[in-house]
Amino acid sequence: MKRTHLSLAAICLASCLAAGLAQAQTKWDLASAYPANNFHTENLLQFANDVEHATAGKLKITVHANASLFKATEIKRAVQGGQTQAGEVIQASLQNEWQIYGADGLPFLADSYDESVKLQAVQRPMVEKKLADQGLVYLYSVAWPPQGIFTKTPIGSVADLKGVKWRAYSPATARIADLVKAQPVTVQAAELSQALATGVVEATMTSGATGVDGKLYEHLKYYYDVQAWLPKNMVIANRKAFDALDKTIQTAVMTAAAAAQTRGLAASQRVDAESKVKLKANGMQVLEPSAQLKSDMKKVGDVMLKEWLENSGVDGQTLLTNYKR
Ligand code: PCA
Repeated sequence: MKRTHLSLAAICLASCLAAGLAQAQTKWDLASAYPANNFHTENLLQFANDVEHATAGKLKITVHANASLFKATEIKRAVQGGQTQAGEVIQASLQNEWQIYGADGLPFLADSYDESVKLQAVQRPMVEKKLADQGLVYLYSVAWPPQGIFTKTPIGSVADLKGVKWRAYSPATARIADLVKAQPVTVQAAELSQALATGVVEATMTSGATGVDGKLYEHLKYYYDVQAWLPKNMVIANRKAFDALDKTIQTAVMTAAAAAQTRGLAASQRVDAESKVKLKANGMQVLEPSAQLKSDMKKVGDVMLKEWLENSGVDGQTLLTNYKR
């Protein structure tokens, strides 16, 4: 009898210790919407790894790629609601919620890496504040490579896009479809190949990186390197989950985040060049847009900037003034 009590006590001691150890390690899930071998995802994995090392395993972040935890359009809400502690979201997809989120998704406002960095400098503090009001913490962001047009048949002007089933990933990419008289259909990157295979989609505007990820060359033959904008993915955390971390761990997260932002930008530029080579190697024609197509797209951009300024009010005016300064 005595012995039983003793061993029960021993078991309790062991399991209580184990529970204590388990408590010492915090586990976060991080939901992302892009494939495991995409440069954003690889960067996220490196970020998670850096955090784990810097905190001696006290914070373990598991990255769930390819919209396996939540769909692209659900991730922000899931982080806000605490269903996942962190997530990666493309800012442009949130434009209808708040116009400033969509600034980097507007055609030709910031259409080079240099301009994208410049825009980021004025957009980030605004976005950070908004996120804080929404119970979120901004960790870092990384731009996608410049966006071009993938089509089945050659195009010389936007008139050639009339009636085409046009895949969108944001309000702005859907608005482009309206303006060029194409038919917008919103499809997340993780489902793009399938949408092309089933004929739901015949064209899209995205990066060469996503073109390679989704093997778009299996269904589309032309890529017009318009370089119209560089939308950013932001990585965010639930404020309560972040505040619950020890100060030293919070600092480790922010340090790793800053490193991820720098590393991600370099990766984006590298992938921009590499993906065009890969598209060509797989039989796609990678082309400069004609002068007509370029000027048509610029007009589309002008209309959209005007609409954005109308919809974004004082916030938009402030952002634009600071950006142009
Ligand atoms: N790829 C993502 C967003 C922008 C990009 O280059 C996509 O097509 O969904």
